[in-house]
Amino acid sequence: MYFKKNKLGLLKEHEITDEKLYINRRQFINKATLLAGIAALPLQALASSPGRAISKYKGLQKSPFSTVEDLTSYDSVTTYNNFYEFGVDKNDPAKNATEFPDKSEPWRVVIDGECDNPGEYDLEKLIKPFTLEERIYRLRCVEGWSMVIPWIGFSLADLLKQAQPNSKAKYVEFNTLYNPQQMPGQQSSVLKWPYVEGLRIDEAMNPLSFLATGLYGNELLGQNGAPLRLVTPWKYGFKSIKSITQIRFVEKEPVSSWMVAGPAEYGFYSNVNPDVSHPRWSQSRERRIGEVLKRKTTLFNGYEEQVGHLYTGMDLKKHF
Ligand SMILES: Nc1nc2c(c(=O)[nH]1)N[C@H]1C(S)=C(S)[C@@H](COP(=O)(O)O)O[C@H]1N2
Ligand SMILES: [Mo]
Repeated sequence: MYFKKNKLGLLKEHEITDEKLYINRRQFINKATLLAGIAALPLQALASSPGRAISKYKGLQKSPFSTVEDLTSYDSVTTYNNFYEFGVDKNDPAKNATEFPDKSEPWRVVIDGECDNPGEYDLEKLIKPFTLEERIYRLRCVEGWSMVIPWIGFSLADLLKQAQPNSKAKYVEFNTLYNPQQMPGQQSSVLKWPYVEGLRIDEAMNPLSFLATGLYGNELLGQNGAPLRLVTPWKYGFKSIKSITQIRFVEKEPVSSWMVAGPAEYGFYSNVNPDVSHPRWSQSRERRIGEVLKRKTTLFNGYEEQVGHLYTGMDLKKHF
């Protein structure tokens, strides 16, 4: 993950409180980016913006875990992305994932490994038992930027409990879809595919661990990991695996795609930690997308109260 400045990230944004406002904001930014001579959004994105004013999700319960900080604009959340299956540049996923996922086939998710109730489900059926809620979380990327995103989804623990993990289930491994036709980035070997991530079982069961199906009142777009993605807000962004097709209970610590790519740079835990530098840059500060001045990064991305106990007695410099 190489650090690149994106000019969108330097635009000053204001608090956005309702959908109408952020749609207007979207149109404003489209004009602003055009005026500034910055690469314009694809025509398709412009054409589809009025449709986005109709929320799919209504009257959602607000989570007590939500932060009250200003939201990052809808535009930044949906155009400044990391999703290497669709290219390595921040604006690649929004351009290349417009047709993803292929709606003509149902999205299947396999839940297997060390559990008594494994299964393969159509997404609709998988999520049906769970009450969707809105959760506003900070997301801190390992590259030094951060966002505040209003997610829609449900607690990962609720889903995992339903699968009845057994006593050998010490970790949970997640896989993204492997389909180089639909995901052109998989035709290059920039990462080991499918994208793999993992959590220790108690991390996965922590109430903060969240499975998102939407954001900003609507279904997830391809670039944000449709139709199902993990969100672990106390960890660097790459742990929040997108477009999940498999959730497997395992006995041994999973080896993530980023650990394969750079074992000295990306550890299994990858907890946000201002005191542990990435080998090539410091992690002590971050730029909130839409702000000019950097802010200080906090331990566990500010979620120490909720997750600090998971790491008591661990040397966080060793288990980075
Ligand atoms: N499958 C998959 N998941 C992924 C990635 C990826 O390249 N592939 N990138 C990660 C990184 S590095 C970050 S910062 C977040 C970005 O999420 P966002 O684009 O929705 O903000 O997704 C994470 N999930
Ligand atoms: Mo990231």
